[in-house]
Amino acid sequence: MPYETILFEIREAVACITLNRPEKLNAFTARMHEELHAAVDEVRGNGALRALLITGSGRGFCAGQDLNERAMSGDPDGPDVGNALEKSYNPLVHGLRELGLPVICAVNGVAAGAGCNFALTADIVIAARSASFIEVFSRIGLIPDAGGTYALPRLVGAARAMAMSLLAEPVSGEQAASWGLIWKCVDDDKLMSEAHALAQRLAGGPTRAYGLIKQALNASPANTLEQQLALEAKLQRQAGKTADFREGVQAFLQKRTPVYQGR
Ligand code: T3D
Repeated sequence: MPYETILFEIREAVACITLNRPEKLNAFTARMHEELHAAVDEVRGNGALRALLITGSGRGFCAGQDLNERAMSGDPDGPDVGNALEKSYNPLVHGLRELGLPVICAVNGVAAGAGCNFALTADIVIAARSASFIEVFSRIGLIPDAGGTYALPRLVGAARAMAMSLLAEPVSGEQAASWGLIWKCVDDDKLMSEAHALAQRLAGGPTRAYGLIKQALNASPANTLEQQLALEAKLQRQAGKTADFREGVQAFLQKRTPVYQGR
């Protein structure tokens, strides 16, 4: 599929998706959803890839749903926005969370509405100091979606999740890092070099183990201790059979740096 609203690049083992509608702060359109879906499929299907980096072009990261596509049609019942979630946003969230490689999001500016929650779906989120996170939904009479009501209380606790959602106030990159909403905040001019370095570093790691770590941690909030211990045994059994585990142990014993193949 030719990409018009995103940029998709592959550098060595790292894929990079850049949301690319800067004049509209990279707001999501139906077309962008189709392209994101295709790009994530491309990443999933390319066994040579070992990390995915997501960012935005221009001064914003993503302003959520493009509201021009929601201009009211005169239907007294309003549009069925639940349908858009089921068709576009929910599969996107699932697609990223279930990718068997690390997903890094570099938040370069404002991340609002579904743009904020899309960023929070990544495994590691780094933000520029000038970036902000806004659960903007209540300003237009909606509830946080794209996984926001799942991620927020788990990341920042019930009190902050509720206030972010009801007040729809911007949370700065620095505040987000200090609350644990994201991994870290860096100076604007360092964002992309740090994000690329992190993606390259992860791309040189034990990819299968990373995928299993994601599975274990993502399952954890819904599990009892017993269930989680059983899951750890199941996933560790798989990790223990990888070539990377053999290499990791051998490298340790030989006092050298391991060279992981992602297998
Ligand atoms: O319907 C469904 O599918 C359900 C799912 C919903 C998911 C959602 O994301 S709902 C939430 C939708 N998003 C918003 O409500 C955010 C709207 N945008 C803003 O509140 C502000 O733009 C920001 C706080 C994000 C940034 O403010 P600021 O002052 O830095 O920028 P700006 O001047 O408002 O925006 C710059 C341009 O981007 C401007 O266009 P113009 O006037 O220069 O031609 C603005 O209209 C456009 N823009 C920003 N956000 C959106 C947008 N255009 C369409 N849709 C947007 N969401």
